[in-house]
Amino acid sequence: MTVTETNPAATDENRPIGFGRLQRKEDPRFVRGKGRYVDDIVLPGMLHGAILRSPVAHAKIVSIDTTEALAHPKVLAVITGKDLEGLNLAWAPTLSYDVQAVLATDKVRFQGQEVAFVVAEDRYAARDALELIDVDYDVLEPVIDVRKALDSDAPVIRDDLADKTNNHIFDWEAGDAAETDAVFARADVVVTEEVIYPRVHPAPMETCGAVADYDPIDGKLTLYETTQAPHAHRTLFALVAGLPEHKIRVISPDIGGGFGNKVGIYPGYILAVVGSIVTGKPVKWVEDRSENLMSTSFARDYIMKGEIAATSDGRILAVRTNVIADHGAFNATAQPTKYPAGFFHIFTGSYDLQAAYCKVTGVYTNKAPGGVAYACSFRVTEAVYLIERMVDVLAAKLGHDPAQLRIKNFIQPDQFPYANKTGWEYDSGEYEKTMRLALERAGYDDLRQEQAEKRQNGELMGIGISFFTETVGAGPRRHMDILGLGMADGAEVRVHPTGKAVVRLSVQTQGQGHETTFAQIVAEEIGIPPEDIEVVHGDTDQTPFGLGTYGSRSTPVSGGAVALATRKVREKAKLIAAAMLEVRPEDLEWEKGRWFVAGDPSSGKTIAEIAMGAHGTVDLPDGIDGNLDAEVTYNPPNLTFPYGAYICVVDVDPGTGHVKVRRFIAVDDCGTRINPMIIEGQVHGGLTDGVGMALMEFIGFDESGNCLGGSFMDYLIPTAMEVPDWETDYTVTPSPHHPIGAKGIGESATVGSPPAVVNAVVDALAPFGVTHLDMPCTPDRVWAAMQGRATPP
Ligand code: MCN
Ligand code: CUN
Repeated sequence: MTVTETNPAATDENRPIGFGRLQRKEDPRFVRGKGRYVDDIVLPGMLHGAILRSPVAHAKIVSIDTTEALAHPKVLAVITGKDLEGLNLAWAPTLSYDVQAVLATDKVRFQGQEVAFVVAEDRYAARDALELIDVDYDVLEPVIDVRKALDSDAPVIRDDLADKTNNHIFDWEAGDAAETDAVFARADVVVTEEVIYPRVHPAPMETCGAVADYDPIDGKLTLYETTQAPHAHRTLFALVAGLPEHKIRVISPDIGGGFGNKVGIYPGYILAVVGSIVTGKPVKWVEDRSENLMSTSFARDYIMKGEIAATSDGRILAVRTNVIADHGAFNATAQPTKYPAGFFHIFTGSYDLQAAYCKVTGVYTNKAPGGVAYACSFRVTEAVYLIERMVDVLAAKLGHDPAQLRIKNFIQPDQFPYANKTGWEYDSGEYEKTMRLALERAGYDDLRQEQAEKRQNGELMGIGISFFTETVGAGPRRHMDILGLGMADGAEVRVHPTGKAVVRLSVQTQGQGHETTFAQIVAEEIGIPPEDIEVVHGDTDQTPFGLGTYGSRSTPVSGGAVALATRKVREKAKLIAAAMLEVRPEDLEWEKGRWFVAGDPSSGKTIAEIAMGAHGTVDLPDGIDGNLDAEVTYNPPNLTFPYGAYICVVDVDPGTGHVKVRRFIAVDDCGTRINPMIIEGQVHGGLTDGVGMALMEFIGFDESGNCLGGSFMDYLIPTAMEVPDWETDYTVTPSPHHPIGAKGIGESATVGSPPAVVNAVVDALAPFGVTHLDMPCTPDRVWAAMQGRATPP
């Protein structure tokens, strides 16, 4: 990959944050293969669990015969839904106030649903024994086509819910319908398109798993889990299992990628716990790739009817959309309670509008549950794809250049903080500057000229633009909670007597480099080198409470907590330094790493000296008992709104419909940049996601509900072969409310890149009169579009 940075400040190695390219502290263990993942954990006497899954999408369970499996010499337990019913554990609460079957009792509701759990001496025996379980299914008609889920004659999937007579989950709206209708009625131009964001899957390298170790003597459960949110999981386990929180320790060791796949609580985690309680031994459960793809949290699955109203000279006035959201068999999405469609209502994008309205209808189908995953920023992915696709539809209709059309409609710098029409307050932005940098980096005018020349020869070249605004860092507690837990995060900083520090976080890294970047924040604030700061996370016994990592909230929320906790340490250090120097605190000034007497720089104390004083025998001022530490719970005043301008160049093979991504220019703005190298890595990963979703990734189903994306033979993800050398750059527009001005970056590229790729493909196909194509733009779909035929399923 080529790394291209045009900002000369990027080479300033002297600052711990902002410009340094500090290498990742975690990498020495990862590149040596010394990471410690859940599946690396081996406890004395540990047993292994395996899950029997439903082969069909919708069926009554007539009977389950476990006799033969139990007779297997290495099997210690076979657990069914009936057994769990006895423990009141057959159903568990989801993160969306629904319930989900841990093991099916009455019916199975999607292919791959959990039906029985075998605990055996080794993994092979557990798997072998699954085949000895005899389940008699009475197959029912499945609901697969989401458009038919609300038909009056559709089979009712959730007949377990009292009085449920249909497959409707929720209707949710944002914006002002009447105002929007009025603007639409007087607009010169209205464009409409049905835009589908298909079901995809985050597919992290490491699948989900757990090792549960229940100690019957002291009643303590230690649970090693692939989780992005250890504290939230602990509280949920406390509620489900009826154990007090201090008797539960959740440890989330190294995680091999989460991407939202490791936010929810899966039946497998609960079953490992039950298995350990039943057998009195530690139980490990780790799913395989097909189980991961078929049963754990999928992403997207939104059918969106998009509409834009504009003037004939290209002023966008209003947007409107109606969405059918396929939530699968259980409503198990993970998002702030008030927002059943996540933050989808940021679909107004980066544009200054007069009105907006969206309505989202959530429905049950016979598919795996989930919905909020895959670097989605709580459905901002869907929102950005919709608006950025629709702006291109409008540009095509008006015959305007898509870059100029966007620039014309941007929210202007002096309009920030900007209140959009669906209830968000964007914190800061200089959109045009970022867009122009991307155009310049791309050589946009030359590209358009090249395209025109190629079209003369029948060559298909496309240029696609996307300009996205994200909303990340959930969130203010008064607006945002998950199952009643407010979305604030704690941080704790301790400076040891010798001046080395430890910072304890409530969030958990899955590859984002927190061990490095959070040390950098402490280093910046207190002036000791990042190498001397240990980041502790992923263990509820060792870290303060907080809601965890997702929605790119670690930097916006936990990063704020760390900065403020470190500042508290600095202030405490000031009082101690004053005592040590026998001056008044007001007489001290701070420079990186030390307090000194104003006007007498030679007289001062470094943090290490102050730390020793604080732990030693220095006579401390009233109110300071000793030690150098501080704790903060940070409740952010608002979310942060990172953004970016992306330009994709594709070549389409006219003979086969194959799309090649030739170039991709990404200019991101995430405010203050803590670690440029890590940011770049986040962007590279997200862009790769975007190319994958736009061109090849797809979880489909046949009409019986068989999952057609259940292996990497069918669910295609891009490799280095399918992606170009990324061309990245950036602008810096700090968040005015974040303690260090940082906004999130972890999901920006995944959110922003799919529309750039699809817009490029549609642009390439413009000579055929194509104005829209649904993802993934596979060769057969592209080829069919060139023939003027409908998209193949
Ligand atoms: N960062 C920075 N400067 C900023 C913003 C962020 O240096 N202005 C750094 C952070 O300090 C952090 C990383 O970039 O090391 C990502 O930060 P942030 O945007 O706060 O996102 P989170 O740490 O909360 O990570 C979550 C986000 C999500 S929600 C998904 S999904 C996703 C993503 O991160 N999953 C990932 N990126 C991933 N990257 C890897 N390798 N693995 C995953 O599972
Ligand atoms: Cu939506 S995927 Mo990330 O927020 O864990």
